[in-house]
Amino acid sequence: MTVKLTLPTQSKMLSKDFVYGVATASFQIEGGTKSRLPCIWDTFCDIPNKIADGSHGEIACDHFNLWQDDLELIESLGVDAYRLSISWPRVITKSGELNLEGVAYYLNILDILISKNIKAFVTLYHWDLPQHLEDQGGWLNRDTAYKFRDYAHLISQALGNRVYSYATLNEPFCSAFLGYEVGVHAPGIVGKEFGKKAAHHLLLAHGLAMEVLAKNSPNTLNGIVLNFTPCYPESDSLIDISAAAFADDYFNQWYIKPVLDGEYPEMMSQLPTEHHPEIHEGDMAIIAHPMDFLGVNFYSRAIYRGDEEENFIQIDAPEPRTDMGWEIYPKAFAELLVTLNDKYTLPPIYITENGAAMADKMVGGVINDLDRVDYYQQHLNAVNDAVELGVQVHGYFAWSLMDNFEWAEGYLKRFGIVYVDYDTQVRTIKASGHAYKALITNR
Ligand code: IFM
Repeated sequence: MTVKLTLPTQSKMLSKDFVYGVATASFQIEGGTKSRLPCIWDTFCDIPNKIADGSHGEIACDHFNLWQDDLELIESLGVDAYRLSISWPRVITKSGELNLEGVAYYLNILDILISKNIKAFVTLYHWDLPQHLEDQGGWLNRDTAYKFRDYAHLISQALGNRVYSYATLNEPFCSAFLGYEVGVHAPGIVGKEFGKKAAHHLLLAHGLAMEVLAKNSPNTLNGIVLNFTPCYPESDSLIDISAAAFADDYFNQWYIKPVLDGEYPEMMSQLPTEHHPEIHEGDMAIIAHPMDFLGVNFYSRAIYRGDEEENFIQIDAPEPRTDMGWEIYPKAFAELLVTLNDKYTLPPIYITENGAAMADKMVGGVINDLDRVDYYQQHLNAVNDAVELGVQVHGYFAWSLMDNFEWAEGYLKRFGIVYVDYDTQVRTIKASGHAYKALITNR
Protein backbone atom coordinates (compact mmCIF):
# COMPACT_ATOMS: atom_id res chain seq x y z
CA MET A 1 0.00 0.00 0.00
CA THR A 2 1.26 3.48 -0.87
CA VAL A 3 0.40 6.81 0.74
CA LYS A 4 1.99 8.81 -2.04
CA LEU A 5 1.24 8.82 -5.74
CA THR A 6 4.35 8.77 -7.88
CA LEU A 7 5.36 8.44 -11.52
CA PRO A 8 8.79 7.76 -13.03
CA THR A 9 10.78 11.03 -13.13
CA GLN A 10 10.94 11.02 -16.95
CA SER A 11 7.21 10.34 -17.35
CA LYS A 12 5.36 12.51 -19.88
CA MET A 13 2.56 12.51 -17.35
CA LEU A 14 4.69 14.76 -15.17
CA SER A 15 4.82 17.44 -17.83
CA LYS A 16 2.93 20.64 -17.01
CA ASP A 17 0.97 20.18 -20.26
CA PHE A 18 -0.57 16.96 -19.03
CA VAL A 19 -3.99 17.88 -17.67
CA TYR A 20 -5.05 16.57 -14.27
CA GLY A 21 -8.61 17.02 -13.16
CA VAL A 22 -11.51 15.83 -11.10
CA ALA A 23 -14.91 14.90 -12.51
CA THR A 24 -18.56 15.02 -11.44
CA ALA A 25 -21.99 14.88 -13.07
CA SER A 26 -25.02 17.11 -12.59
CA PHE A 27 -27.58 14.62 -11.27
CA GLN A 28 -25.06 12.97 -8.98
CA ILE A 29 -24.10 16.11 -7.06
CA GLU A 30 -26.45 19.02 -7.66
CA GLY A 31 -29.78 18.41 -5.96
CA GLY A 32 -31.84 21.56 -6.56
CA THR A 33 -34.44 19.48 -8.36
CA LYS A 34 -37.25 21.97 -7.72
CA SER A 35 -35.41 24.58 -9.80
CA ARG A 36 -35.44 22.49 -12.96
CA LEU A 37 -37.69 20.23 -15.02
CA PRO A 38 -37.94 16.60 -13.94
CA CYS A 39 -35.57 14.14 -15.54
CA ILE A 40 -35.72 10.36 -16.03
CA TRP A 41 -33.66 9.75 -12.90
CA ASP A 42 -36.15 11.65 -10.72
CA THR A 43 -38.86 9.36 -12.02
CA PHE A 44 -36.74 6.22 -11.71
CA CYS A 45 -35.81 6.98 -8.10
CA ASP A 46 -39.51 7.16 -7.24
CA ILE A 47 -40.06 3.54 -8.33
CA PRO A 48 -39.72 1.22 -5.31
CA ASN A 49 -36.61 -1.01 -5.20
CA LYS A 50 -34.82 0.61 -8.13
CA ILE A 51 -32.24 2.35 -5.94
CA ALA A 52 -30.42 0.16 -3.38
CA ASP A 53 -30.93 2.55 -0.44
CA GLY A 54 -34.26 3.95 -1.65
CA SER A 55 -32.64 7.37 -2.10
CA HIS A 56 -33.00 10.05 -4.77
CA GLY A 57 -31.23 13.09 -6.15
CA GLU A 58 -33.28 15.81 -4.46
CA ILE A 59 -30.38 17.05 -2.35
CA ALA A 60 -27.44 14.83 -3.33
CA CYS A 61 -24.30 16.85 -2.41
CA ASP A 62 -26.35 20.06 -2.47
CA HIS A 63 -23.90 21.41 -5.00
CA PHE A 64 -26.77 23.54 -6.32
CA ASN A 65 -26.31 25.67 -3.18
CA LEU A 66 -22.74 24.84 -2.20
CA TRP A 67 -21.13 25.31 -5.62
CA GLN A 68 -18.94 28.23 -4.53
CA ASP A 69 -17.43 26.27 -1.65
CA ASP A 70 -17.00 23.30 -3.95
CA LEU A 71 -15.10 25.36 -6.50
CA GLU A 72 -12.77 26.45 -3.72
CA LEU A 73 -12.36 22.82 -2.75
CA ILE A 74 -11.49 21.97 -6.35
CA GLU A 75 -8.95 24.80 -6.45
CA SER A 76 -7.45 23.60 -3.18
CA LEU A 77 -6.69 20.25 -4.84
CA GLY A 78 -4.40 22.01 -7.30
CA VAL A 79 -6.05 20.52 -10.38
CA ASP A 80 -5.73 21.92 -13.91
CA ALA A 81 -9.27 21.04 -14.93
CA TYR A 82 -12.76 20.29 -13.71
CA ARG A 83 -15.07 17.99 -15.67
CA LEU A 84 -18.72 18.76 -14.98
CA SER A 85 -21.95 18.08 -16.80
CA ILE A 86 -24.82 20.38 -17.67
CA SER A 87 -28.28 19.33 -16.62
CA TRP A 88 -30.36 19.51 -19.82
CA PRO A 89 -33.63 19.88 -17.84
CA ARG A 90 -32.12 22.82 -15.94
CA VAL A 91 -31.19 24.87 -18.97
CA ILE A 92 -33.90 24.13 -21.57
CA THR A 93 -37.62 24.71 -21.09
CA LYS A 94 -40.34 22.31 -22.22
CA SER A 95 -40.91 24.43 -25.30
CA GLY A 96 -37.22 24.21 -26.19
CA GLU A 97 -35.97 27.67 -25.19
CA LEU A 98 -33.10 28.51 -22.88
CA ASN A 99 -34.03 28.70 -19.20
CA LEU A 100 -31.97 31.75 -18.31
CA GLU A 101 -31.92 31.06 -14.59
CA GLY A 102 -30.56 27.60 -15.18
CA VAL A 103 -28.00 28.92 -17.64
CA ALA A 104 -26.90 31.59 -15.13
CA TYR A 105 -26.08 28.85 -12.63
CA TYR A 106 -23.54 27.35 -15.02
CA LEU A 107 -22.25 30.72 -16.24
CA ASN A 108 -21.34 31.57 -12.65
CA ILE A 109 -19.53 28.27 -12.23
CA LEU A 110 -17.65 28.70 -15.50
CA ASP A 111 -16.68 32.29 -14.74
CA ILE A 112 -15.22 31.30 -11.40
CA LEU A 113 -13.33 28.41 -12.97
CA ILE A 114 -11.81 30.87 -15.45
CA SER A 115 -10.85 33.22 -12.62
CA LYS A 116 -9.11 30.30 -10.91
CA ASN A 117 -7.39 29.24 -14.14
CA ILE A 118 -9.11 25.85 -14.12
CA LYS A 119 -10.10 24.44 -17.50
CA ALA A 120 -13.78 23.51 -17.83
CA PHE A 121 -14.44 20.15 -19.47
CA VAL A 122 -18.18 20.24 -20.02
CA THR A 123 -20.27 17.16 -20.77
CA LEU A 124 -23.64 17.94 -22.33
CA TYR A 125 -25.37 14.69 -21.43
CA HIS A 126 -24.59 12.63 -18.36
CA TRP A 127 -27.85 10.64 -18.32
CA ASP A 128 -30.40 13.20 -17.07
CA LEU A 129 -32.81 13.19 -19.99
CA PRO A 130 -35.77 15.57 -19.50
CA GLN A 131 -38.75 13.40 -18.49
CA HIS A 132 -41.05 15.07 -21.04
CA LEU A 133 -38.76 13.73 -23.80
CA GLU A 134 -38.88 10.25 -22.29
CA ASP A 135 -42.66 10.55 -22.38
CA GLN A 136 -42.28 10.85 -26.17
CA GLY A 137 -40.17 7.66 -26.31
CA GLY A 138 -36.83 8.98 -25.02
CA TRP A 139 -33.80 7.54 -26.80
CA LEU A 140 -36.03 5.08 -28.66
CA ASN A 141 -37.46 8.07 -30.51
CA ARG A 142 -35.18 9.35 -33.28
CA ASP A 143 -36.52 12.82 -32.65
CA THR A 144 -34.67 12.97 -29.31
CA ALA A 145 -31.38 13.12 -31.26
CA TYR A 146 -32.59 16.32 -32.96
CA LYS A 147 -33.81 17.72 -29.64
CA PHE A 148 -30.29 17.12 -28.31
CA ARG A 149 -28.79 18.91 -31.31
CA ASP A 150 -31.02 21.93 -30.59
CA TYR A 151 -30.02 21.88 -26.93
CA ALA A 152 -26.33 21.67 -27.89
CA HIS A 153 -26.81 24.65 -30.21
CA LEU A 154 -28.48 26.87 -27.60
CA ILE A 155 -26.22 25.98 -24.70
CA SER A 156 -22.96 26.29 -26.63
CA GLN A 157 -24.03 29.74 -27.80
CA ALA A 158 -24.96 30.71 -24.24
CA LEU A 159 -21.74 29.46 -22.63
CA GLY A 160 -19.63 31.25 -25.23
CA ASN A 161 -15.88 30.98 -24.85
CA ARG A 162 -15.90 29.95 -21.19
CA VAL A 163 -15.51 26.26 -21.98
CA TYR A 164 -12.23 24.44 -22.75
CA SER A 165 -13.74 21.18 -23.96
CA TYR A 166 -17.19 19.81 -24.79
CA ALA A 167 -18.08 16.15 -24.60
CA THR A 168 -21.43 15.44 -26.24
CA LEU A 169 -22.33 12.30 -24.28
CA ASN A 170 -21.01 10.45 -21.29
CA GLU A 171 -20.96 6.66 -21.74
CA PRO A 172 -23.74 6.08 -24.27
CA PHE A 173 -23.34 2.36 -23.50
CA CYS A 174 -24.80 2.96 -20.05
CA SER A 175 -27.70 5.05 -21.35
CA ALA A 176 -28.54 2.48 -24.03
CA PHE A 177 -27.76 -0.90 -22.47
CA LEU A 178 -28.41 -0.24 -18.78
CA GLY A 179 -31.35 2.11 -19.46
CA TYR A 180 -33.14 0.51 -22.42
CA GLU A 181 -32.00 -3.14 -22.53
CA VAL A 182 -31.53 -4.49 -19.02
CA GLY A 183 -33.39 -1.69 -17.28
CA VAL A 184 -31.21 -1.27 -14.19
CA HIS A 185 -30.80 2.43 -14.95
CA ALA A 186 -33.39 5.05 -15.88
CA PRO A 187 -35.76 4.85 -17.64
CA GLY A 188 -35.76 1.14 -16.71
CA ILE A 189 -36.88 -0.32 -20.05
CA VAL A 190 -36.14 -4.02 -20.61
CA GLY A 191 -35.80 -5.82 -23.93
CA LYS A 192 -32.92 -7.00 -26.13
CA GLU A 193 -34.62 -5.39 -29.10
CA PHE A 194 -34.28 -1.89 -27.59
CA GLY A 195 -30.63 -1.47 -26.63
CA LYS A 196 -29.07 -1.03 -30.05
CA LYS A 197 -31.92 1.19 -31.26
CA ALA A 198 -31.41 3.53 -28.32
CA ALA A 199 -27.63 3.39 -28.89
CA HIS A 200 -28.04 4.44 -32.50
CA HIS A 201 -30.14 7.46 -31.59
CA LEU A 202 -27.61 8.44 -28.90
CA LEU A 203 -24.76 8.19 -31.39
CA LEU A 204 -26.76 10.16 -33.94
CA ALA A 205 -27.34 12.81 -31.26
CA HIS A 206 -23.58 12.88 -30.71
CA GLY A 207 -22.86 13.38 -34.42
CA LEU A 208 -25.50 16.08 -34.81
CA ALA A 209 -24.14 17.90 -31.75
CA MET A 210 -20.58 17.62 -33.09
CA GLU A 211 -21.72 19.45 -36.25
CA VAL A 212 -23.25 22.21 -34.12
CA LEU A 213 -20.19 22.48 -31.85
CA ALA A 214 -17.84 22.68 -34.84
CA LYS A 215 -19.77 25.77 -35.95
CA ASN A 216 -20.58 27.41 -32.61
CA SER A 217 -17.43 26.51 -30.73
CA PRO A 218 -14.58 25.73 -33.14
CA ASN A 219 -11.88 26.52 -30.57
CA THR A 220 -12.94 24.05 -27.88
CA LEU A 221 -11.87 20.41 -27.86
CA ASN A 222 -15.03 18.65 -28.98
CA GLY A 223 -15.55 14.93 -28.62
CA ILE A 224 -17.31 12.12 -26.77
CA VAL A 225 -16.70 10.17 -23.57
CA LEU A 226 -16.91 6.37 -23.88
CA ASN A 227 -16.54 3.75 -21.19
CA PHE A 228 -14.63 0.55 -21.83
CA THR A 229 -14.74 -2.71 -19.94
CA PRO A 230 -12.19 -4.85 -21.76
CA CYS A 231 -13.38 -8.42 -22.31
CA TYR A 232 -11.11 -11.36 -21.49
CA PRO A 233 -11.75 -15.06 -22.17
CA GLU A 234 -11.90 -17.37 -19.16
CA SER A 235 -9.59 -19.84 -20.92
CA ASP A 236 -7.70 -20.33 -24.17
CA SER A 237 -10.53 -22.41 -25.60
CA LEU A 238 -11.95 -21.21 -28.91
CA ILE A 239 -15.44 -20.94 -27.48
CA ASP A 240 -14.30 -18.66 -24.62
CA ILE A 241 -12.17 -16.55 -26.94
CA SER A 242 -15.04 -15.99 -29.33
CA ALA A 243 -17.42 -15.26 -26.44
CA ALA A 244 -15.07 -12.51 -25.22
CA ALA A 245 -14.71 -11.13 -28.74
CA PHE A 246 -18.50 -11.05 -29.14
CA ALA A 247 -18.94 -9.29 -25.79
CA ASP A 248 -16.25 -6.78 -26.73
CA ASP A 249 -18.11 -5.90 -29.92
CA TYR A 250 -21.41 -5.75 -28.05
CA PHE A 251 -20.27 -3.53 -25.18
CA ASN A 252 -17.18 -1.63 -26.33
CA GLN A 253 -16.57 -1.57 -30.08
CA TRP A 254 -20.27 -0.84 -30.70
CA TYR A 255 -19.66 2.71 -29.54
CA ILE A 256 -16.14 3.53 -30.67
CA LYS A 257 -16.23 1.99 -34.15
CA PRO A 258 -19.13 4.09 -35.46
CA VAL A 259 -17.70 7.36 -34.09
CA LEU A 260 -14.23 6.71 -35.54
CA ASP A 261 -14.84 4.46 -38.56
CA GLY A 262 -18.45 5.25 -39.42
CA GLU A 263 -19.66 1.67 -39.12
CA TYR A 264 -20.95 -0.80 -36.56
CA PRO A 265 -18.96 -3.97 -35.80
CA GLU A 266 -19.36 -6.88 -38.24
CA MET A 267 -20.97 -8.78 -35.37
CA MET A 268 -24.24 -6.94 -36.09
CA SER A 269 -24.97 -9.63 -38.71
CA GLN A 270 -25.11 -12.19 -35.87
CA LEU A 271 -27.85 -10.27 -34.04
CA PRO A 272 -31.50 -11.00 -34.84
CA THR A 273 -32.74 -8.35 -37.29
CA GLU A 274 -35.36 -7.15 -34.80
CA HIS A 275 -32.48 -6.12 -32.50
CA HIS A 276 -30.80 -4.01 -35.19
CA PRO A 277 -30.85 -0.22 -35.03
CA GLU A 278 -32.83 1.73 -37.61
CA ILE A 279 -30.11 3.34 -39.67
CA HIS A 280 -31.15 6.06 -42.12
CA GLU A 281 -29.08 7.04 -45.12
CA GLY A 282 -26.36 9.47 -44.07
CA ASP A 283 -26.53 8.59 -40.35
CA MET A 284 -23.14 6.91 -40.20
CA ALA A 285 -21.36 9.88 -41.78
CA ILE A 286 -22.97 12.20 -39.23
CA ILE A 287 -21.95 9.88 -36.37
CA ALA A 288 -18.34 9.78 -37.63
CA HIS A 289 -17.89 13.57 -37.51
CA PRO A 290 -14.17 14.23 -36.80
CA MET A 291 -13.41 14.71 -33.12
CA ASP A 292 -10.75 16.72 -31.30
CA PHE A 293 -10.49 14.18 -28.51
CA LEU A 294 -11.81 10.89 -27.24
CA GLY A 295 -12.62 10.57 -23.55
CA VAL A 296 -11.88 7.13 -22.14
CA ASN A 297 -13.46 5.97 -18.88
CA PHE A 298 -11.97 2.85 -17.31
CA TYR A 299 -12.75 1.04 -14.07
CA SER A 300 -12.33 -2.71 -14.56
CA ARG A 301 -12.36 -5.66 -16.97
CA ALA A 302 -14.83 -8.51 -17.44
CA ILE A 303 -14.17 -12.23 -18.03
CA TYR A 304 -16.35 -14.34 -20.33
CA ARG A 305 -17.15 -17.98 -20.87
CA GLY A 306 -18.58 -19.32 -24.11
CA ASP A 307 -22.04 -20.83 -24.11
CA GLU A 308 -24.04 -22.68 -26.76
CA GLU A 309 -27.29 -20.81 -26.10
CA GLU A 310 -26.23 -17.39 -24.88
CA ASN A 311 -23.48 -15.71 -26.91
CA PHE A 312 -21.47 -15.19 -23.74
CA ILE A 313 -21.66 -15.58 -19.99
CA GLN A 314 -19.83 -13.19 -17.70
CA ILE A 315 -18.18 -15.02 -14.82
CA ASP A 316 -17.88 -13.62 -11.29
CA ALA A 317 -15.11 -11.08 -10.91
CA PRO A 318 -12.02 -12.49 -9.20
CA GLU A 319 -10.39 -10.68 -6.28
CA PRO A 320 -9.12 -8.10 -5.53
CA ARG A 321 -12.31 -6.10 -5.94
CA THR A 322 -13.54 -2.62 -5.11
CA ASP A 323 -16.66 -1.95 -3.05
CA MET A 324 -18.66 -2.12 -6.31
CA GLY A 325 -17.50 -5.74 -6.68
CA TRP A 326 -15.40 -4.73 -9.69
CA GLU A 327 -12.10 -6.52 -10.14
CA ILE A 328 -8.98 -4.37 -9.68
CA TYR A 329 -6.99 -5.25 -12.79
CA PRO A 330 -4.92 -2.26 -13.99
CA LYS A 331 -3.13 -4.31 -16.65
CA ALA A 332 -6.36 -4.22 -18.66
CA PHE A 333 -6.18 -0.40 -18.70
CA ALA A 334 -2.76 -0.33 -20.40
CA GLU A 335 -3.79 -3.14 -22.75
CA LEU A 336 -7.02 -1.33 -23.62
CA LEU A 337 -5.23 1.90 -24.54
CA VAL A 338 -2.59 0.11 -26.60
CA THR A 339 -5.18 -2.03 -28.40
CA LEU A 340 -7.37 0.96 -29.24
CA ASN A 341 -4.30 2.75 -30.54
CA ASP A 342 -3.45 -0.23 -32.78
CA LYS A 343 -6.98 -0.68 -34.04
CA TYR A 344 -8.04 2.92 -34.72
CA THR A 345 -6.66 6.25 -35.82
CA LEU A 346 -7.28 7.87 -32.47
CA PRO A 347 -7.64 11.56 -31.75
CA PRO A 348 -5.86 12.73 -28.56
CA ILE A 349 -7.05 10.72 -25.57
CA TYR A 350 -8.16 12.08 -22.22
CA ILE A 351 -8.82 9.64 -19.41
CA THR A 352 -12.08 11.29 -18.40
CA GLU A 353 -12.87 8.91 -15.52
CA ASN A 354 -10.92 6.46 -13.41
CA GLY A 355 -11.34 5.68 -9.74
CA ALA A 356 -12.75 3.28 -7.19
CA ALA A 357 -15.55 2.95 -4.69
CA MET A 358 -14.11 1.80 -1.38
CA ALA A 359 -15.73 1.17 2.00
CA ASP A 360 -14.37 4.36 3.55
CA LYS A 361 -14.37 4.88 7.28
CA MET A 362 -13.87 8.22 8.95
CA VAL A 363 -11.75 7.73 12.05
CA GLY A 364 -10.96 10.74 14.19
CA GLY A 365 -12.01 13.06 11.38
CA VAL A 366 -9.64 11.39 8.88
CA ILE A 367 -10.31 9.07 5.95
CA ASN A 368 -7.21 6.98 5.41
CA ASP A 369 -8.31 5.37 2.13
CA LEU A 370 -5.02 3.67 1.34
CA ASP A 371 -6.85 1.10 -0.79
CA ARG A 372 -8.02 3.90 -3.10
CA VAL A 373 -4.55 5.49 -3.17
CA ASP A 374 -3.23 2.10 -4.22
CA TYR A 375 -5.88 1.82 -6.94
CA TYR A 376 -4.91 5.24 -8.30
CA GLN A 377 -1.21 4.40 -8.17
CA GLN A 378 -1.66 1.19 -10.14
CA HIS A 379 -3.90 2.83 -12.73
CA LEU A 380 -1.67 5.89 -13.18
CA ASN A 381 1.19 3.42 -13.77
CA ALA A 382 -0.94 1.64 -16.36
CA VAL A 383 -1.65 4.88 -18.21
CA ASN A 384 2.04 5.70 -18.06
CA ASP A 385 2.86 2.28 -19.55
CA ALA A 386 0.50 3.00 -22.44
CA VAL A 387 2.00 6.46 -22.95
CA GLU A 388 5.46 4.91 -23.11
CA LEU A 389 4.16 2.56 -25.79
CA GLY A 390 3.09 5.54 -27.88
CA VAL A 391 -0.54 6.21 -26.91
CA GLN A 392 -1.25 9.94 -27.00
CA VAL A 393 -2.85 10.55 -23.61
CA HIS A 394 -3.21 14.23 -22.79
CA GLY A 395 -4.98 14.18 -19.45
CA TYR A 396 -6.43 12.23 -16.56
CA PHE A 397 -9.51 12.88 -14.41
CA ALA A 398 -10.17 11.22 -11.09
CA TRP A 399 -13.72 9.98 -10.62
CA SER A 400 -14.86 11.54 -8.54
CA LEU A 401 -14.22 14.88 -6.90
CA MET A 402 -16.48 13.85 -4.03
CA ASP A 403 -18.76 11.03 -2.92
CA ASN A 404 -22.10 11.35 -4.66
CA PHE A 405 -25.28 9.64 -5.85
CA GLU A 406 -24.00 6.43 -7.43
CA TRP A 407 -27.08 5.73 -9.60
CA ALA A 408 -28.76 2.40 -8.75
CA GLU A 409 -26.50 2.10 -5.68
CA GLY A 410 -27.72 5.41 -4.24
CA TYR A 411 -25.35 6.85 -1.64
CA LEU A 412 -24.03 3.45 -0.52
CA LYS A 413 -20.93 3.54 -2.72
CA ARG A 414 -18.31 6.22 -2.28
CA PHE A 415 -16.10 7.11 -5.26
CA GLY A 416 -14.85 10.49 -4.02
CA ILE A 417 -11.35 11.63 -3.24
CA VAL A 418 -13.29 13.93 -0.91
CA TYR A 419 -15.65 12.46 1.70
CA VAL A 420 -19.18 13.84 1.96
CA ASP A 421 -21.14 13.60 5.21
CA TYR A 422 -24.66 13.59 3.77
CA ASP A 423 -26.21 14.70 7.09
CA THR A 424 -24.14 17.87 7.38
CA GLN A 425 -22.84 18.26 3.81
CA VAL A 426 -19.37 18.71 5.29
CA ARG A 427 -16.61 17.72 2.85
CA THR A 428 -13.34 16.17 4.08
CA ILE A 429 -10.41 15.52 1.77
CA LYS A 430 -9.44 11.84 1.96
CA ALA A 431 -5.84 10.56 1.94
CA SER A 432 -6.34 9.87 -1.79
CA GLY A 433 -7.27 13.53 -2.35
CA HIS A 434 -4.14 14.68 -0.52
CA ALA A 435 -2.00 12.22 -2.50
CA TYR A 436 -3.55 13.33 -5.80
CA LYS A 437 -2.92 16.96 -4.93
CA ALA A 438 0.72 16.25 -4.05
CA LEU A 439 1.27 14.42 -7.33
CA ILE A 440 -0.15 17.33 -9.31
CA THR A 441 1.45 20.18 -7.42
CA ASN A 442 4.90 18.56 -7.17
CA ARG A 443 5.25 18.22 -10.96
O1 IFM B 1 -20.61 7.28 -11.20
C1 IFM B 1 -20.40 6.78 -12.47
C2 IFM B 1 -20.39 7.89 -13.49
O2 IFM B 1 -21.57 8.62 -13.47
C3 IFM B 1 -20.23 7.33 -14.87
N1 IFM B 1 -19.10 6.44 -14.95
C4 IFM B 1 -18.98 5.42 -13.95
C5 IFM B 1 -19.09 6.03 -12.57
C6 IFM B 1 -18.96 4.94 -11.49
O3 IFM B 1 -19.95 4.00 -11.64
